[in-house]
Amino acid sequence: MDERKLAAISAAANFDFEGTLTDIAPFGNGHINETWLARFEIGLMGPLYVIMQKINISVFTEPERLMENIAGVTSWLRKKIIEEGGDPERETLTLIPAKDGKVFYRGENGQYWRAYRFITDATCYDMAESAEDFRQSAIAFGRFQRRLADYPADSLYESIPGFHDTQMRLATFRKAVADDTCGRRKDVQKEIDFVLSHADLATCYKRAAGNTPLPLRVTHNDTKLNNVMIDDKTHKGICVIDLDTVMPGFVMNDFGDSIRFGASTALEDERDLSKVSCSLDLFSAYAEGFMQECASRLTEAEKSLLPDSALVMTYECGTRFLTDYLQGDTYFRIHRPGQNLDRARNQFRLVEDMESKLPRMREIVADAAAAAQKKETGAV
Ligand code: ADP
Ligand code: GN1
Ligand code: MG
Repeated sequence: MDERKLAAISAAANFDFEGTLTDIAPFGNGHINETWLARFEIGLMGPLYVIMQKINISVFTEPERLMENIAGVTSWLRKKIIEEGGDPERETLTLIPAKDGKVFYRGENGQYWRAYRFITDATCYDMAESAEDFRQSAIAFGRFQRRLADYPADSLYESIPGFHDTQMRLATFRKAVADDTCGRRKDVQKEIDFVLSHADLATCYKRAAGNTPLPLRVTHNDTKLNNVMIDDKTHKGICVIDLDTVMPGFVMNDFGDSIRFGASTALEDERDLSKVSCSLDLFSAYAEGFMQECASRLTEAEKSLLPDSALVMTYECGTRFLTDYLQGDTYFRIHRPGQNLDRARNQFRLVEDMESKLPRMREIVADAAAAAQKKETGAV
């Protein structure tokens, strides 16, 4: 048996699970943590599934503070969901404590593990199967944002400082190019030129906001379609997951990151770039769903920056993939050589496509905001 599996089994023994562990296997398509699905047999009750995650401690360097964030946010959401008459077991993550009562288990080797109840009969998609599913993900992320609107933001630890500071990401990229530690620079001059020629995107919000600071809200910061669970029967977006990066941030980034990933007509690492574009149908569906949940809480400045945020986030993510490629693939998990470069090329193609569609994207967001407002004021 491989070492990773043995480590997962030994971590599982330290959680407060009922029953006997009968199976444990890698699960999901996340790029950062190591996720396992564990199956327990509890007599006549049949199998019980739990999600176990080994926290990536190179990325999340203070896992205990990170887990305080997650415990705080999930118990807050739980309360809100109950108040709204929802089902807290399906609409937010539920942490399963370790045997010592903590919300994590620290192994002797310094690895950190956490466990969640497995949300059954729901799926995380890597690509939208329909505009309606994508609209549902927007509603789920919009609702998440609304439910956390009055969360004490000061109590949140910044799990990755400067996570969506695009200027900082660009500076890190420039350094990776200059250092060229893996000798890969010579193969990616075209991509480097793309990043440098689009550097204006890194200051887009600052230039638009001028002297009026944009509001900092409690945001998710990693709003990929595969971080929301869609109910298999009702097709409603039920639960936002992957809460490691819940921090104060700009609402635009949550919107933009969803578009980057979910409105693309291809997977994030598709190599045939002729397949990669931003679907305006998917974009509209997301804008409508998000506005339905949030429009009344957003400022005019925020709303006007949502279309641009799709470009900013796609550019930022592409730059991060290319940086990681130059640095030797140490951050994002890869499954084949060159995958981070493929991902970067894919994101840059998407930026180009979005540039040509930006005027239409602006109209769509303005229409969606107006429709949401009309609905709220009861106008026909
Ligand atoms: P990463 O940070 O690596 O992206 P995630 O927290 O997003 O890790 O989990 C990876 C995948 O595991 C998700 O995309 C989802 O498919 C699955 N998953 C995570 N938590 C749960 C859960 N509580 N119930 C069911 N599936 C889950
Ligand atoms: C990572 O953890 P996951 O796979 O949901 C990354 C995001 C990137 C995304 C690109 C903590 O998300 O910022 O946008 O990959 N998460 C972290 O797919 O860096
Ligand atoms: Mg994830």
